[in-house]
Amino acid sequence: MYDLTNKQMKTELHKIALITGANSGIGLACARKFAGDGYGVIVTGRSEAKLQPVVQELQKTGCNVLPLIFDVRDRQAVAEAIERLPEAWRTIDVLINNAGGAMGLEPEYEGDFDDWDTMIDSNIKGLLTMTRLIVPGMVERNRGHIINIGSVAGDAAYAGGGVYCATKAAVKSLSDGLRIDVAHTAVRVTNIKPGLVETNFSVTRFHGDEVRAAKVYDGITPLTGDDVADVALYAANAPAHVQIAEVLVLATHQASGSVVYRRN
Ligand code: 8X3
Repeated sequence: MYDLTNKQMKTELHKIALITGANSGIGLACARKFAGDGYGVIVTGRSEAKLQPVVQELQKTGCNVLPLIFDVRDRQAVAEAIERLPEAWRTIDVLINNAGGAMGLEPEYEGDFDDWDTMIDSNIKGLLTMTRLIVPGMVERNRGHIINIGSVAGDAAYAGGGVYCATKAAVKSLSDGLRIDVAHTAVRVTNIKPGLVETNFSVTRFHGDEVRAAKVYDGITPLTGDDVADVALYAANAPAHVQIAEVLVLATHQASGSVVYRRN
């Protein structure tokens, strides 16, 4: 297990970002961007083995990084990890709710119950758990920023994506609701809605079928995790009176969740 003491602290932290699902994709890109910008980063993931290289990479560049191992679906594990945060890491300025994903692309009437549970438990309930545990401190300090990684999929359903789209529509509603609930404070809420981003997203959706996953990005230059992380960092570093409430970021030649112009 990781040593959760202040020994890992190299300098006084002026800003702290916690990023869920930081071992790959958009989460990893956010960890790199925020660490590169001087944030101390708390990176979370389900697997210590997968998070370890991320920690080593960031530490090599001189960044302050603290790993937390938990699955956002395990409310008790999350609560314990947050409870055990060392004093110097407790004042989280930016919470990036990134963990989650898509499972399956079957018609709704043929969908897999376990896939549905995984998406609903991670994308909605996991995000809510993080929010419920971290935002009270932000409200108390009258400072903080919640950046939810939503999706263009939350704007309109597409074939076979009903449940995933519903979870991302929920992310929009939860972002909008939270923004209302913290409007009396200086806490800001951003919902970033990416379109096609080439990460392990589609490999996970297709249960490891890499050939099928590659076809999703065929004939189009997809976004990268970095492109989305740039938006997150811009929103976080905007002047205090500016709240980037929602950003739809698509690949050029993608018009919506279901309309993509492909070169071939
Ligand atoms: C990922 C975007 O269009 O593949 O959330 O559903 S899409």
